[in-house]
Amino acid sequence: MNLLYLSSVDKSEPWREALERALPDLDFRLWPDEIGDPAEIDYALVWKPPPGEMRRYANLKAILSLGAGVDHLLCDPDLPAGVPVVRLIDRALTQGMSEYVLYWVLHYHRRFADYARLVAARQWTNLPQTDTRLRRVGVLGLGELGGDAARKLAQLDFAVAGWSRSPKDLPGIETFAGRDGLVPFLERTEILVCLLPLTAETEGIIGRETLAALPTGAVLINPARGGHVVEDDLLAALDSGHIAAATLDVFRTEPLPAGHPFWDHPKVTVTPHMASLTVPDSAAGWVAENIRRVEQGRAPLGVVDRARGY
Ligand code: NDP
Ligand code: OXD
Repeated sequence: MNLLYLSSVDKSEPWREALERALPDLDFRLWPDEIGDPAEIDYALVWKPPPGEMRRYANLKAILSLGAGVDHLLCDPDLPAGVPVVRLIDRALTQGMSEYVLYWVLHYHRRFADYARLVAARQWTNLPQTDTRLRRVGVLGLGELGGDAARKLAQLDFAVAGWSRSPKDLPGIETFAGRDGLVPFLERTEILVCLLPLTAETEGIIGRETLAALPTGAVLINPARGGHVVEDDLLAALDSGHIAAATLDVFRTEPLPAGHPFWDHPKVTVTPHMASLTVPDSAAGWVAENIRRVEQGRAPLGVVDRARGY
């Protein structure tokens, strides 16, 4: 069986080695030089393929995403219908995201930026410390990543709530669901973490109304997608003081353009889409298992519902 690897971000060699170890019969072909006959390609393992590219491979059995998000695939109007699109679910990817979320929640909870400013001014001062159990963190999205981050925050004793499309019952986490649950969820949230997929329903969800529903002084951590944030609304909320700070890992345009106001904004921390990077040695197990399943005539795991968008 033949697999086409296409990514301008992830290096191919670690994937080639890990997949050839896991699947000795696999012919790993690197896009664009090693494609060969497009009709021979069985699997495409991809990150942000050019629009229309997947349509060239007439006999694809599955399109496997190199990342958890699949918006980079579903945005292609020519994505072949009937070919399963499979997202990435991987322990190391989930762990990496939870580390990012815990780091920034602790950063804001313990006021490390305020301390850095004081220390820079040679001031030896203590600031009031909030009891962790009273610190209200809210996670938008309770899937693989949001669910894990919410659980780990609850284990640290934060007052955690989560919001999802369908109702959930998660021990130690206050849950809210659907459009009706959004405002009550926001009203009790001091640190908002976004781990939603980017879909038609979630595009621009962090805009004026959402930000206004948060309590004054709330902070935002967004490692999901830039398209979730209405940038001008966030800048206005930061400048008015309603939102105290934001850490943003993802942007509507990536890399973030040189002149973008987020770069220098005193209340914004930018990270370069690194909240959690795919670790080939770990994630190859998921990809190999899905290829085995398809070869055995079984449905792959993690198939995306195209109508839902995730
Ligand atoms: P999942 O599909 O596992 O979870 C999505 C969650 O969002 C689910 O709980 C789902 O609800 C909820 N949701 C979806 N649509 C809505 C809606 N309209 N209203 C309310 N809740 C909704 O995704 P993952 O956790 O695996 O990944 C989340 C995102 O994280 C990815 O799509 C990607 O964009 C981003 N990501 C970013 C990375 C980075 O480095 N910056 C790395 C990896 C991922 P329900 O449970 O009811 O279905
Ligand atoms: C992903 C990402 O979706 O890295 O995995 O953004």
